[in-house]
Amino acid sequence: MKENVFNKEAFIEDVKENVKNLYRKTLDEASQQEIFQAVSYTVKDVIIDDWLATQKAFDKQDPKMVYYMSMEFLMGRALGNNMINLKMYKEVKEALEEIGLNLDEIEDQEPDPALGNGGLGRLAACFMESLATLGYAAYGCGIRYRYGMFKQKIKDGFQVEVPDNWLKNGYPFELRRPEYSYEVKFGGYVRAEVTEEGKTRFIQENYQSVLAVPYDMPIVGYGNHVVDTLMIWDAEPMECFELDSFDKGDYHKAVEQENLARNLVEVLYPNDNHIAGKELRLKQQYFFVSASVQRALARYKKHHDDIHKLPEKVTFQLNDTHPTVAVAELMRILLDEEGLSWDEAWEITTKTCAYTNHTIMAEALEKWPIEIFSRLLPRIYQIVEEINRRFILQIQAEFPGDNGKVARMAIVYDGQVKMAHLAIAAGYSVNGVAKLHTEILKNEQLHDFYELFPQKFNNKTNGITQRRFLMHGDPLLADWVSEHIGNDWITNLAHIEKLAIYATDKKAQQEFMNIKYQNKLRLAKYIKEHNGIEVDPRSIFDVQVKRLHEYKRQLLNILHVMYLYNELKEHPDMDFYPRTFIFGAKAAAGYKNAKLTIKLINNVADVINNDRSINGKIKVVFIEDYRVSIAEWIFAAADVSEQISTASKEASGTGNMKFMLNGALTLGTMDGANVEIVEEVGKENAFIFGMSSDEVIAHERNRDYDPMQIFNSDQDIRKVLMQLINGFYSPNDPELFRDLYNSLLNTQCTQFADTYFILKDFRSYAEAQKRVMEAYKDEEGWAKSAILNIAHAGKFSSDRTIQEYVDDIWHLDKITVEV
Ligand code: B1N
Repeated sequence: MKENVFNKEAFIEDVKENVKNLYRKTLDEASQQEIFQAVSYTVKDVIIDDWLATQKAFDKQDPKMVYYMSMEFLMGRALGNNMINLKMYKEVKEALEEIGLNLDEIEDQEPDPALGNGGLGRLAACFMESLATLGYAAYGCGIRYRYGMFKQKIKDGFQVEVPDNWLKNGYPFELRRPEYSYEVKFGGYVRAEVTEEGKTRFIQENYQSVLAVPYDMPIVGYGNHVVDTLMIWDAEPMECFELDSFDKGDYHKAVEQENLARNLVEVLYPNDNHIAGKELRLKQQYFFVSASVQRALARYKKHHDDIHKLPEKVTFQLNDTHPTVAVAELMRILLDEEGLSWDEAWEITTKTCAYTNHTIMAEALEKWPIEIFSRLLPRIYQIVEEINRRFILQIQAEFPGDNGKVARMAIVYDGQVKMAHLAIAAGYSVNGVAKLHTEILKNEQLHDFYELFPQKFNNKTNGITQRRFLMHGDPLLADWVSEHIGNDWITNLAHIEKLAIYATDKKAQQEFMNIKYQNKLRLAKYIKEHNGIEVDPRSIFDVQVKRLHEYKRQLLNILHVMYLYNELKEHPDMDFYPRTFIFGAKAAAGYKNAKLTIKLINNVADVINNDRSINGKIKVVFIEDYRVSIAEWIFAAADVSEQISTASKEASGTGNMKFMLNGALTLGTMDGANVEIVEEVGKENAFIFGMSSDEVIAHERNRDYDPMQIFNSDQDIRKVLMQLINGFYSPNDPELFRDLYNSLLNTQCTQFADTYFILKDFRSYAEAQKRVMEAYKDEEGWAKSAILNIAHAGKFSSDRTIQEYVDDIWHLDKITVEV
């Protein structure tokens, strides 16, 4: 395959041309933002040729393709990674340096396209990159939210949400494709009509519609000229108030239709692992699903004439239940537009749709009130009812007389439409995202469904792309790895295992620790600039960055910091290794305890960071606006990776993998993918603590956990909890943290006190933290463990995950792109 031959002079000339054409300026007059735009357009020029060639290859090779349907794609910045995957990063960096420009600064001008909340959205982004790199034909289907995840400001220790207008300067890596627009209909009613041939046809009338207009973003594969496409849909009003004949001249309705288009894609719901159940959310779901299915079928029909063979060329992967209306939308098109019989349509649909479950949290289970669902999507609802009717017959046939089964498994029940049940009934595959998670699905949450459809269930442990999270985020370490073992790891992370022989090599250990130190300096500088806090790069960087959720237990972490501080105050000469506790987390805007935890972390930081008597032995830092771009730097600088969710609650986690790949040691529970991380690296190279998922599940079932007993008997814990309500960290408002205190002890406030077993796991966590400190004192031992973590991260590449999806679920064909 031909490499992109990079020509420095030509590249710089192109950048200058772009600055001139876009802004009528010369390079030295242009702002950094303008230079970013110009450089990006230059890179896009390179991409476009490969993108075209990829489409040609699709047409010629006619591969089976996956449509990855997701409400969220947390892409992060594109410029740097596009250049890495085009294998021109270093060359561009040099070329720009020669004319006095700094690539880091230019990259820093790009807004993070934050069209996602957390792990689920970031996973979708990693998957797209791996699909392109492995040479599979793929479309990501999502929404072009005008406002993505909010920007977080910390004011007086509190989180304040600020809208993220990521499109304000124009986004250079998107392409509007109005020629692929589709109409999407909402509301109205369904009229049945008997045709001359005696068939019943269903016609939606008196509806409102919007025009779905796709924007394509290139997904550049690594060094293979494959460019897949992320299509994200914008909503526009239908042209010239186009209403059906029934509504001609209805001005009021025309205005409503405009408003619908305006509101539909306005904002991403900022909830992680939680469903707000708002009508607009269901509209968003149907909007992007309908448009995507229409585009997929149109593309299929351009090349094939037998719709029955759709499953041979197309598969829809549903990223959680959010796009599950795809099932009914596909049925609708096959029935109402293609004129197929129910059985034919069902046969096709159930061979085309597959579902991934990402959580067992009850508050994330999607259920729509029938009233909303049927009013908004009348035809879709009819189809769901029919799927449900037939599904109940199937349940009754399989489990005669067991009415509990119907109650637990029906798709429409208790006045609600249960999206997971629909996805499982119609999907040909149901997968969890880590071994433990899949086992819990089979044995607990989805046990009834597993009994009915054992063959559908499978596991696909999550992964991350090493191109972003090592090459781009940690270039010093990436180069060091390549110097030692070559660069096969870039496209086959299993090869990174060759690094293991260096784990005991003194020189390698020194070099690794030195790289870590450089990365800690880089982050320390950022913290100084953004938080005004001096942190010691020689201290242990102990990091918990992820969405704020009670099950993730940031509260356990900060309570332990409060405990350590008490210890240090009582025994100033105790054995202690300096620690920097770093937090980063956004809380859903309406999530009270989560927001209060942020405030607590900031108040604890204020007290401890300003107490000179402890000589800076503990520092606490809350990094504002945690997001993909800064995450890359944080992973690179971390010594300790905090993965401390209540066992059974974190489906997988993917941050844990990014830390590991950057040589941080996991301090965690046996939850999610932590289990597999420990399996790979060995218990002796991680710090594991806390209850097992079986123990947690047993306590939940028996309801026999009483945190008050711990409060009564453990002086240290009691002291820490009392500091939540005696004003120690909030002298002006001693009641401020009362709700956090209550969440741990007061059964009146929540159904169970301490739902996430924080007090129960506290001692075991504190002991694990002690082991961390002891281990870090032995620098060689630490370096050895860290190198072994990197060496055993091979399994956690999203390339491996995607290959498993391809082998077991999608059965895609590889394509080759010649240029
Ligand atoms: O998906 C990630 C996993 O690694 C995490 O463990 C898991 O928590 C995360 C509703 C979710 N599960 N569910 C969501 C997000 C948004 C929303 O509106 C649920 N996110 C996860 C990738 O598998």
